[in-house]
Amino acid sequence: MTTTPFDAPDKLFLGFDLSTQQLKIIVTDENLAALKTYNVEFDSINSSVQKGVIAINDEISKGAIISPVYMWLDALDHVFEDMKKDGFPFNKVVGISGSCQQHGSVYWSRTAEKVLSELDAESSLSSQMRSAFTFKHAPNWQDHSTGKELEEFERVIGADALADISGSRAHYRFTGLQIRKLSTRFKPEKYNRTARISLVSSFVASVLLGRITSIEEADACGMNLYDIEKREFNEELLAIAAGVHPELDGVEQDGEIYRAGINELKRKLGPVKPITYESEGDIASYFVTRYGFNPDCKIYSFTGDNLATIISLPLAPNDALISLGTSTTVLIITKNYAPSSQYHLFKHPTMPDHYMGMICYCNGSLAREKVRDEVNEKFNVEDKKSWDKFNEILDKSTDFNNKLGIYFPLGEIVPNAAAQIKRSVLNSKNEIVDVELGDKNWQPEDDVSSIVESQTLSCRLRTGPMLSKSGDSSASSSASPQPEGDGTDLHKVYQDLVKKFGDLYTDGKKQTFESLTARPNRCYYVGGASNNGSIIRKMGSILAPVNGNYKVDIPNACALGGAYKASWSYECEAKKEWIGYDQYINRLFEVSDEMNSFEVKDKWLEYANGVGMLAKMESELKH
Ligand code: ADP
Ligand code: XUL
Repeated sequence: MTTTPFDAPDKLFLGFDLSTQQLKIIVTDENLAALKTYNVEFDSINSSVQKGVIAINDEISKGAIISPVYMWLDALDHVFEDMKKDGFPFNKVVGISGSCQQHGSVYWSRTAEKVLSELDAESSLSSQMRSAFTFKHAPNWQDHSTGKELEEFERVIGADALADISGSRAHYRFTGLQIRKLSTRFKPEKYNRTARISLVSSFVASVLLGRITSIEEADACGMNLYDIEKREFNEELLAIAAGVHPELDGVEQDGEIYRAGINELKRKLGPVKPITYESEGDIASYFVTRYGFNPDCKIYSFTGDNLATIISLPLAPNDALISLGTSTTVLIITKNYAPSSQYHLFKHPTMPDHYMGMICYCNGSLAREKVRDEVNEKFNVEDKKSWDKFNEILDKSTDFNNKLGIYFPLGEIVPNAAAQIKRSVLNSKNEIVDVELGDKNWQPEDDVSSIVESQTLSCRLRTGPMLSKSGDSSASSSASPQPEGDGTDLHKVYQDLVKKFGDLYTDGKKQTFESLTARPNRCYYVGGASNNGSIIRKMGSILAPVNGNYKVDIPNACALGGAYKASWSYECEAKKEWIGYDQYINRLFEVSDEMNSFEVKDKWLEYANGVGMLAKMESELKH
């Protein structure tokens, strides 16, 4: 008899990842082992999309990027069908959770609840749910059609104030802007006919449950509507989204139309479900009859894909996950609500008094590749794509040499700046002097250390404010701001910095003693460039986390995070107690071979001048 990875475990968990291009399901067991992955690419089941989306460029929706909602329903049936053919034991699945692309929204009709509750296992989901939606397409996170709404949100609220309330300034893709576009200028009549609005995450959970469920709190932070600290929708932001804002829509403040518009949108969105381990309910009978799921299989709330990524790893408070892909994304776990218009804050999906900070840089790998090409050219390296020369130079540069460059071949998001390159030297009088490549004190080799240093220092400047107050965390791995026993006098470091450079500002906010002296707890590196030991050792030496640097390989992070959320929730429910998620997930250190820690020389102090230099250089960038 053939054996399968599912023979031994009694209980299985499913983690979904509905991303832009595919639906993936990962199967795990109670010991957090990933047993198998199934997936379906949207382009293979729907001929109207390319890479999962449709781009529209008409007058009203210039720059719109959307996905057919039925395609996602077809994908669900398709992947379950594949699993059935594979002999997958659906009856062993006790818990399901998952993650989805963030910000997208699904618009349910008034008949949707009835349709969902009467699904017939003999026919497919999409064929039965034709009348369940008012808009047949969902906006995708790549959508850029809401320039008008972006301007309106920021005009009446202000970028910084909006970030203070909702965790982010206005972004094209954020749900509140998308809703305003529909309610005011795209199809107001369809908006009016909409009974409920789900995020993509709560939409998938709703289909699995057979009824419309609440929006999950961490994903709700990607809407520009939710007041994160007060943990409720903000009424003025709802008024903007609903098209009843006094300044924008000429509606009387607090008048009948104003109140009705806000209340109607509140009803459509429904209550936000606070972070919890409690299940949403059992899987719908459609899936039990059609595929053989256990009727007791629990559905736990789904979250956003970036949020699921942080729960796929044993991340504790003050840990940073640095993703070195084409662009660089830094995810931080923090107890500190320190919003900025330059990054995003979300609630943490499994640790209720924590947040996830997300910094997205545009110039990452491609900028480093340009420097690599420049040195390979100078040294006549035959293999133009080789990183050997770059690494050899980088390995030799151990300390900060008072030279720093900013490399933005593309316009940058953080700091918000035009495409440009700036090289500067700190002279003996502590003056920052601009230089050019080819000057006697700046050769292509200087760009090698300089680009990795400035990219890392930018991360240090922006993670500092998020980390600073989190040092009192009660988490198992203590997140003290300095390594124990380190004799560094932090006040002296701070005073020296201010004496040399004056007050330092980042993205309009003054850096404090705490923000300039905080260190991350651990740093994890993922993505293409994390395969380069020289780059991540340099980054690790500058960020100098208190409890070490790790290179990790997590190919299915979003799906895995969903599966772990399911198994953690299941265990909490079984024990009827809240198990700290960081404590639960620490088991991964025992079971995973993918977590490689690496040693670095701690150069945190040596790079203090770099911190001051970068802050000053950034203040002079062209916009
Ligand atoms: P994506 O963001 O598209 O998922 P990846 O995570 O695969 O991309 O990262 C791709 C980037 O990783 C490339 O642009 C490349 O510059 C970088 N990269 C891959 N291997 C190395 C290496 N050994 N050294 C430095 N950079 C690398
Ligand atoms: C995050 C974002 C994307 C999508 C990708 O703000 O828009 O990362 O979540 O699916």
